Amino acid sequence: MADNLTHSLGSFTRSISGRRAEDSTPMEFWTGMSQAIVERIAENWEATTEKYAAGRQEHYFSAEFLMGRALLNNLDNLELLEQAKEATNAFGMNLTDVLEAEHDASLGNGGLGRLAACFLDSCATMNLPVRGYGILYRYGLFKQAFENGNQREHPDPWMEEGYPFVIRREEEPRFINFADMQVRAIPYDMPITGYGTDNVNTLRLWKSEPMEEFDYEAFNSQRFTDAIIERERVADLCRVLYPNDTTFEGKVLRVRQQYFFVSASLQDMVENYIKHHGDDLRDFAKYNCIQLNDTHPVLAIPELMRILLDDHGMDWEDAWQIVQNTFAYTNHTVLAEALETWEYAIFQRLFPRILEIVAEIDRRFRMELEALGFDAARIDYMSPIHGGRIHMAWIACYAAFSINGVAALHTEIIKRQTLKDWYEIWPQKFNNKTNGVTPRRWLKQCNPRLASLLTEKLGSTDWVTDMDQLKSLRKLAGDSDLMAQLLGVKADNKRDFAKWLEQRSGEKIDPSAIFDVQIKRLHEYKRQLLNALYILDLYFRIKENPQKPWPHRVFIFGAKAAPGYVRAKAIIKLINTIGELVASDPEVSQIIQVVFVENYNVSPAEHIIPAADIHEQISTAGKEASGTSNMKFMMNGALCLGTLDGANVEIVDSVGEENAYIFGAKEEELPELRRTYDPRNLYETVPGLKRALDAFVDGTLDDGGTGLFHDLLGSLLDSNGYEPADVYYVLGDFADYREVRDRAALEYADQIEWARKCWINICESGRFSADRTISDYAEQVWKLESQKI
Ligand code: GL2
Repeated sequence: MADNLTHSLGSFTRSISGRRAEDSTPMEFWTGMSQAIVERIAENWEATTEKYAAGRQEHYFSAEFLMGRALLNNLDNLELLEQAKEATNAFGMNLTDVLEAEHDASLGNGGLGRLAACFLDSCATMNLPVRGYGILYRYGLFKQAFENGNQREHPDPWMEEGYPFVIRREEEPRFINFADMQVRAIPYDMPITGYGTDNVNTLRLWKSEPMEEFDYEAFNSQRFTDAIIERERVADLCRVLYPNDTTFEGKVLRVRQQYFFVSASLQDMVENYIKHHGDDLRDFAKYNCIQLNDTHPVLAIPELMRILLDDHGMDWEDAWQIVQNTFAYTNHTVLAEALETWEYAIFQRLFPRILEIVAEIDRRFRMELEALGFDAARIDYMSPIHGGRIHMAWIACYAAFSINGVAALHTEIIKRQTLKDWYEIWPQKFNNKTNGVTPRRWLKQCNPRLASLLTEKLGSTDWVTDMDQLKSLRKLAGDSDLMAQLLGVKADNKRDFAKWLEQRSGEKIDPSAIFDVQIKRLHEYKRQLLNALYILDLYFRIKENPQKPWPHRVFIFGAKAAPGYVRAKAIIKLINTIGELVASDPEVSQIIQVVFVENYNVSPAEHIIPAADIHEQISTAGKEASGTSNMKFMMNGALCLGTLDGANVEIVDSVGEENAYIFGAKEEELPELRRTYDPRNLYETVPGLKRALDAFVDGTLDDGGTGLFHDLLGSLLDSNGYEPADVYYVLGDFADYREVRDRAALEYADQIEWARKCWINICESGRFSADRTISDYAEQVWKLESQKI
């Protein structure tokens, strides 16, 4: 067997590099190995596709799939890791270097996109007939570089050097009609291997291409450039992932992307149905279910209506019945700025027929509500079309048979506030599906030391697909030798991370210090600013009293800001500037360090998370729908310093408050607290706060004359025409945060006691495996059974 992989690695690599394998680059080896993997799984992949095609299938529609790297995941799933090491060694290469050569597939912004990727992993592992459908963006999420502490964005042409894990299916094009252009959609299929199974699922990503390779007429009539421009216009469609996380941008190109991928995907589904069940589509919903990952794919609702009405001559009632039995909708945020509403005029211009259908949905919806006796104002508010705009979430709530939030608290908030009008009419549609993460990538692969320890204690690797088994180890928390072993694992992981960081950026950190981490998109509601304020205050406290035995700490950040989000970028600059202040102080820098990991992404997360001691989940209560890094940290034995927000609530429920560090105002307390909230008073009265905030503008911290820090300070202290002062309650939670964070750092000194807490977090993390989430979706929403090949 080992010979086999070595043999195929050699030949694939030579065919790519055109040199002896020994003289090929790590990237060429990566490509060669990846091709060898695709070759190995080809037959199983085809068999899986065929098996699924005839039965009931779920289709996960998502504008984002944040896949990260593929090779290690595939090697691990196929149990080829050892052979791969031998194979690379045989050519004088080292597998780690080969794996590190891979570009991340960053076809997503953050949690929502990574969730979709974790879900695909669980579906394949559980042999569930689920297919992902999305867009093959040419440029993934921008690459972040720091210049002078400021974020600069660079394009990420992630597959320009070749990417063996997507296969172009030239022979299965779909045709998409916009009023002003027609395009071809070409599918690119990515194999999704599962752990411990032969099944190989599919993620189908669509690429837009011109109807004809080239407009020869235009070319021949001397309009060469026109022909090229037309090509580019079509290619533009899939060119770039919109870099906004939890915000909506009403760009025409974006709604084109959405229609493009849902139309192509539905055409696929309908054709598959006809092939297996004939052209009477009335049983469509018996064989098909679609999960809408947020509102981005909601255009699939009117588009399926169009296909059923126009292409298959169905009447409205029958078609609507099918639609209502097909779609399920997941809401991922309560932030108002994320709710997608499109200008009426855009629909008119791009797809007048879809607009007609939406208008008819709107008319019928209004009639239904009138019949229920609703008043005019409420009917208008809830209707798909009002105020000159199309409200995508409202269409989803009307059409879907299931509406779910992504953590218990979040689901309560959407029932009580965001979607309360719909909840009143259709309470039975609402359900909670707390998010989860795949333990393959986020424990077994990224933290092999901890994985071996768990395997040793459980006597087998079965936990990898049955994370609830870890619960039985909780009782071992009293075993001090085991706790010492756990500490050893963490210490090794921290050394690995320090090495990785030094190689990547030249920064040296002390692996014996506490690693205190906040990694996530930069957003005011996530309150990186609160974290930064603490560090700044700590800096002054250390300066005041340098002899005190301060715990040594490394504060680690990773975050991208949306390119147009000025305040988020200002917070990045602030953190980097505080980092410089600390680093340039010979006293303070002996005690604390600040590291901002540039270009944070899935693969850096795989290095950071296993090394973390404390993870910051400090969003304003009620704002973070779930969070998913909190689950990854928990699985890797880091302790949560957080508010009772999103899935933190359930994490604390599982581990007990004594095994986490919880602070801050609760969601239900905030409305009352806000009524009398006076951040200026806190600025004057909370010890240290004035000193830290004044440093923004008194010359201590230099924003390069941009006024950025002045604006940040203003956002905390002053209301402006649009928003009150300190919308996210940063100063309100500061004192409590400082106290709890100080305490956590002190308690770290009792290493065995600390390890017990970490151990309990690990043992209770089964509830946050994506396998649990997916089995809930499969049973309760999708009505899906596993189909092993
Ligand atoms: C998000 C939420 O902000 C986040 O809390 C949640 O964990 C994920 C996955 O459900 O979804 N919503 C959203 O629009 N993005 C998220 O990450 N981008």
